[in-house]
Amino acid sequence: MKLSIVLSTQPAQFQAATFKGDLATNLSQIALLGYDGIELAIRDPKLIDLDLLDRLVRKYGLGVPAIGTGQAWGEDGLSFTDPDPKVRQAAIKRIKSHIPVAAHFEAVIIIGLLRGIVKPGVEHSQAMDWLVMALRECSEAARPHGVRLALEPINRYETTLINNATEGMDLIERVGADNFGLLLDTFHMNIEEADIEASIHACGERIFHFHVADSNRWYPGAGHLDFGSILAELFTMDYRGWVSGEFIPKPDAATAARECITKLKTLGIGYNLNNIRNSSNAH
Ligand code: LER
Ligand code: MN
Repeated sequence: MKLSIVLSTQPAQFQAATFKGDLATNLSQIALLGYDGIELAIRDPKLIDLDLLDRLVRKYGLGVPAIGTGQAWGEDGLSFTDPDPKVRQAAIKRIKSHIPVAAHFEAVIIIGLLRGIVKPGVEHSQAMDWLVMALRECSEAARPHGVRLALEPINRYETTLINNATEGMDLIERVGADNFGLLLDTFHMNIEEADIEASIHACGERIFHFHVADSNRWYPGAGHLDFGSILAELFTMDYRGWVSGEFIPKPDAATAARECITKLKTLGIGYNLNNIRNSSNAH
């Protein structure tokens, strides 16, 4: 299992984009800390210099496992479930515009808050229908490019659509696309899942990406989640995707990133199943 960390390519309001600011400085710091890659939060692919990004990523030997798209909601107000069809269409267009970047880096496209919320005057079932149609259209557009999409169940305080793993798996059934799966995030799971490890197990091969943050959304180890047990579950089910740190940059981004990688390596990430089983048994 490889480890990445979230980095925003543009200024963003989102609290848990761990690294923001100068790209080259951040990439060099992340590589020096020992991360294998970066998860790029991209508001709009039009705003990035793909050649520069590619050169820098290669220079520091980093992979790009995933592209976060939530800023199109946070900064531009786009969503798959807005009552205005123009806004829904713009959201679909924006996600499709990520496909060439995702294909270039072999990255998963994340559907987080861009799915939207159930707006006043809209029935939940109507919002779900819009969501399913948008996801089918985007998955279909991404398939010929070998690109996968991952929807993230997000806790109830941030959205009214798809809060937990069960709802995520039901949505997968409805969308019916083999390149559509889930991104599980331990911060949201801590709020919404009865049993985090059982939910990870139930999602199985449909987990395309994985976010780690502790119960307080600080780095793993700063709260009360049992990352030994969580990682052991991922190892046991032979998870082949990446684990990505998405946490509040406190006390500062570099310290939080160092604490995260230290903790997860102690628990066996980057090693083998026996290491992780031993460290899990140790507490
Ligand atoms: C994004 O990955 C996330 O976890 C959400 O909380 C966005 O607000
Ligand atoms: Mn997340």
